[in-house]
Amino acid sequence: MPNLQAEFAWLTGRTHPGSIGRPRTPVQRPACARLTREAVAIRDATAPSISPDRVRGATRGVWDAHELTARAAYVLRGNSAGGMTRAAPDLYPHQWSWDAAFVAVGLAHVDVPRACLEMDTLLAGQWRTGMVPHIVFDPTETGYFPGPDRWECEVSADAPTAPRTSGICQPPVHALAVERMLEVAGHRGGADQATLDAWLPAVYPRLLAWHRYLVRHRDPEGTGLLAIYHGWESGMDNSPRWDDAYARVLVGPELPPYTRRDTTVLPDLSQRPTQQEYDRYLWIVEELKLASYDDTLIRKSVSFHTTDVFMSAIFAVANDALALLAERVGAGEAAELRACAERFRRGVAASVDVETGFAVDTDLRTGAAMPSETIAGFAPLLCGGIGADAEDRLADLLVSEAWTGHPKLRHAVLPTTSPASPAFRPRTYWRGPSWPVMNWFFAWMLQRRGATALAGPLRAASIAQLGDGALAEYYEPLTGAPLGSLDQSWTAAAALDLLIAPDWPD
Ligand code: 9WN
Repeated sequence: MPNLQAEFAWLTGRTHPGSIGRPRTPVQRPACARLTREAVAIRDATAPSISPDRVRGATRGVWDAHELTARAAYVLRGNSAGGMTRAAPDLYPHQWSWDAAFVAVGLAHVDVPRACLEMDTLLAGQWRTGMVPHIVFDPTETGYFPGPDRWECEVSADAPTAPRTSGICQPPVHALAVERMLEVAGHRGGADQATLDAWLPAVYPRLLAWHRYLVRHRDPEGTGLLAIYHGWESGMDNSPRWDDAYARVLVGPELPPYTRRDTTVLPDLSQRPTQQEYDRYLWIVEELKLASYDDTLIRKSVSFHTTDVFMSAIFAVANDALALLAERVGAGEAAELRACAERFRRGVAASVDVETGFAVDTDLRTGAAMPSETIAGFAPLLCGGIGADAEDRLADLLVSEAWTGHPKLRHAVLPTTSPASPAFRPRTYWRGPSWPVMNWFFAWMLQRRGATALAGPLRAASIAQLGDGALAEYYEPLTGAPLGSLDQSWTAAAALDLLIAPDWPD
């Protein structure tokens, strides 16, 4: 692999003024002025050997690794609103929780202080309960629905008054992101390492509060599985995983009227959730408001209440990562966090269907298992705990014709739903398309656990998929066509890490 970091030293060296990207209004935060100037300097830089049109994505063709690296860095810069990175330039003009964590990893490759600020901006929205909300709203933006007025989180005394946020959460990938930031900076050492070392003691207690919130409020009975109140919390909004649970969400006539914005930005309706799905999403928001976003009340009243095996597997490994951070900052909670990791690893293992080997979500309203052929079934590969034989079986399934080995796939990456499943819809959001961020996350987690034989090919196929330079939110898995938002921030972050992280297998 070429030495891309040396080649792209200009990204941090800021020495090549040019005219790439477009200016953004910075969020009004004290630290932003300085970072915005830096972001503009980097965004406006020009790579010595690459045409600005390529970096901007204004031309078509296959991008090589150098061009793609430059383009990914520019996309992150272009999507920066000062302290936060918009999840996507138009479709998602605010900061999303798991997007921000992944974006921070991408930023750590080019600008460690900006990566830390990304996490700080997100955590400024943390609730008094410890919950990290799924959206932190940019007060200067109105182009997304539901915005802060619809969420009305002021009904809860636990919500911050500023910044305004949504009232639910997303998968807890944050401690894993900080661990990765440390790995990236650790390889570089020097000022980057020193910046992270100085930042860690402040971020650690906030991550601890977040994890304790999840333990206390999302698994009050100690089952080792996290519960969610909305498909949005899983991050896989309209996945077939949730079809059974959503079928029981009965939308009342009192649902206030609303106008979707997503279908204006992205008029091809086949790529987005349906109107019926949106009605259910908005109905649950009304139920949550009615319960004043109080977890105890929500558990009794909300009509969507399920376990989430994928989020639970993430939580298991995130607790391992946070335990290491605890030791690093000299905090006393490492044993508590390791016990937590074990509890959730066991919970995920107990949710495995012996027939299929897949982890299965449960509808907590009915107690019914909700089997589905989606990427979430591979949850045990993220966290382990099922034993070597069961894991081998799951690994075989991953590369089988039902998944990355499907003969009709354009690239051997994971689609979100198996192409062999009747639920597979190749263009529709989480019902079939392959999401680069998920393939990166699997490759990263597999590599983290030493499963190099799976991680290496998945990484190579993901880079090939990204070779169109579109940095799309998701891709049609059979044709390779880019779908959803282009220039999606977490796709750019995934591309950067896949291309330039120093520890991937060759
Ligand atoms: C609702 C930002 C987010 C991701 C989610 C993805 C999508 C939002 C939407 O975009 O969800 O939260 O409006 O569709 O499903 O995983 O975090 O990229």
